[in-house]
Amino acid sequence: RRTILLGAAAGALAAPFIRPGMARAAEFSYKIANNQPLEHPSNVRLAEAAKAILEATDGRFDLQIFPSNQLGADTDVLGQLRSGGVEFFQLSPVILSTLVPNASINGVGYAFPDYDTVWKAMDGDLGAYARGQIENAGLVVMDKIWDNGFRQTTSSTKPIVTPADLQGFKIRVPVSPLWTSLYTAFGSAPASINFAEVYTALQTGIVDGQENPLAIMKVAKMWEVQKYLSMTNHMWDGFWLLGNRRSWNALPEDVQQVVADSFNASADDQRADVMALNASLKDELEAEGFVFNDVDPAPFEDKLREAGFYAQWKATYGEEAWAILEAAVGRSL
Ligand code: X2X
Repeated sequence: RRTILLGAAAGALAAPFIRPGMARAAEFSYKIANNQPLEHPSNVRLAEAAKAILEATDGRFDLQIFPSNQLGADTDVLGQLRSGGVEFFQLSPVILSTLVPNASINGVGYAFPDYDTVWKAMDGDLGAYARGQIENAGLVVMDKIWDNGFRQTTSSTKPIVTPADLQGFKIRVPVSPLWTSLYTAFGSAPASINFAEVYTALQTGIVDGQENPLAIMKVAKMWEVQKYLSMTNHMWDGFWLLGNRRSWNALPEDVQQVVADSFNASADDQRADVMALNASLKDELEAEGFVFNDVDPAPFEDKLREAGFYAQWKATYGEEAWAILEAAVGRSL
């Protein structure tokens, strides 16, 4: 017994001497969580940001990355972010709307025709409006939104070609009133399921389909549990990089500056990566077994309009927000 105590004490004393090259413990050790696997560009670019921040702060700020919902499903981690259990979190604006209702406005069906319009809007007035709403709710948000992409639709049973194919279709949607409303307008049977449970939900047949950008289809290996991939392009989605207000305020201004600059620079790099993936993955996904089809978006948008989707969301977001959206996309919706 005595020997063990001596051994432990000796080990503790020896520790600083056997690791002479170790930097001192970081002054700030913060966590960032997201729902994407390690190989998604979000986490590749976050790792670069973490390295850049550690260097630029001389080891004062250490960022630990928790990918793949390791800290919990999205709606749980949003709670952890609010309480300070996790300091940073990347989350779709459309899911964030469970806390900040108007944050989902970029997700209005068929609002964006292309990436050019997306980045002008999100780096311009629409993004500024959304960030204002997020800050009002007590969270910190970085200036640059990260890309998820234009969302496409997969199915295990049949290709989605016309709006009629969505009638009665059992489709997984992320947890968000906008998503549920979109598929209710199509006459589908949407089920709100966090990303952490999507693969299992498809595998066990709880739902027959789901919708996501191609880069997510790839990292989630969706071909293992889905067959048809329809290029519906029905929504553009991104990830805001959110922070806990108290954790952020605890950082000295020079550290805040380094962290924000590094995150925003990595967002630019991540956008380029994801845009390239979403433009180029078709061949790879076909080789894995997906059967692709293109889709004419016009009848889908018409169906939403007939169902009162746009009128409902204009009333929900309010005139001011809707006018900012319409100005950003250059047409009335
Ligand atoms: O949950 C999803 O489908 C995902 C990964 O696209 C989002 O984070 C919204």
